[in-house]
Amino acid sequence: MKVVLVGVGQAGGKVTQALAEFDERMGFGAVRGALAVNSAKADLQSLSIDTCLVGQARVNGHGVGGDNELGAEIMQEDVGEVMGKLDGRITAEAEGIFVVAGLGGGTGSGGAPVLARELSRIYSVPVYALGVLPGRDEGALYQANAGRSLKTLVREAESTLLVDNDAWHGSGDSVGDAFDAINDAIAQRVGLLLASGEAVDGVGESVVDSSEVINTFREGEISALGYASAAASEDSADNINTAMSTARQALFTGTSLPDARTADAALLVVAGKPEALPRKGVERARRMVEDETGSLQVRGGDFPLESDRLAALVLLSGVERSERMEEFMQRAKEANSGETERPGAPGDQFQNDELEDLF
Ligand SMILES: Nc1nc2c(ncn2[C@@H]2O[C@H](COP(=O)(O)OP(=O)(O)OP(=O)(O)O)[C@@H](O)[C@H]2O)c(=O)[nH]1
Ligand SMILES: [Mg+2]
Repeated sequence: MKVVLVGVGQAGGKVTQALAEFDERMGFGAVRGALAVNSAKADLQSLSIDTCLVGQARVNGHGVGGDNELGAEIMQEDVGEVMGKLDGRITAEAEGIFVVAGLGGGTGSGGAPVLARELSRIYSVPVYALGVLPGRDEGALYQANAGRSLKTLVREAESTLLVDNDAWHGSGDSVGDAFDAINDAIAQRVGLLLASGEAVDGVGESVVDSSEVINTFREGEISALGYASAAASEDSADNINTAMSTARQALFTGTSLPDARTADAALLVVAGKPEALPRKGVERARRMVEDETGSLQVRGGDFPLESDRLAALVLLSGVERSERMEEFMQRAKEANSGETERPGAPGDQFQNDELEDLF
């Protein structure tokens, strides 16, 4: 799936750069362009991809300090500049635009939904979102921001792929220390998903096509990505069980939203050396994903790749109904009502606990 990435805010810019670098290093050619947009000048200066500073008139290059309403306003005011930077880069070969952002901050949280809306208005290719959710231990402001941002993003983007900051960092690390590791994990896993069906020689019937990735991202839905890998044998017959066990691990312990396992639609991709890929194992694992997710629309296929390992990627769509998502939205609502509560302010007792859209 050939994509153009637009990162918004600090997390958005760093994840976008990590994805572009992974794609380049692997020689996949799925990432056709990458731009980082931020209201904080210093954060853009540490990136090597193209950048666009917004909101200079309002915040003078210092970021919005977690105020996502200001983040949305700034993006609205300066969206013309962002569009100008993208001009000519979203060519006919692009199959999607990904707006990438941490949803808990200010610039990315507020700016990503605005940008998704504007890009959708201008371009005919689908505009997807890749959103990073704050971990459980991040503060109330992050939870509240992310809840409102997510609600609006889901409305504006074709489909929203979420990574929870608690999901892919090594055990023991705090979220803060682990950002680089998380970003590398996102780059590798999302990068492999985007590259499925790209840069593959000798396309066979069982090879995943990028249209299968695109068709698994369903309109208006939230998706999650599972990943696991294991050492592979040279002989495909010996890898049947490995395909099954890595697929199970990807689904049960490796998803970007911990414990999200219900899905409307799913895609299983098994990557490894062409001669080591066990067709039978992939089909068995695909049926396992059907059983475990309760979805009858589970696509499956392989991704021939020079590696001594076998990797399983599981894309799940429709995870908004998972327990994890409900738990997050509850946390966001509580944080939101707490945050706006001022002692003695009239009307507090009537505070609606529903999250308002950002715009
Ligand atoms: N995975 C990951 N998450 C990050 C990273 N940097 C920040 N975050 C998370 O993203 C959220 C904060 O968003 P940022 O991107 O820092 O904020 P911003 O969009 O730059 O907004 P302002 O700084 O308020 O202008 C929090 O939930 C952080 O935990 C990163 O490099 N990787
Ligand atoms: Mg920032």
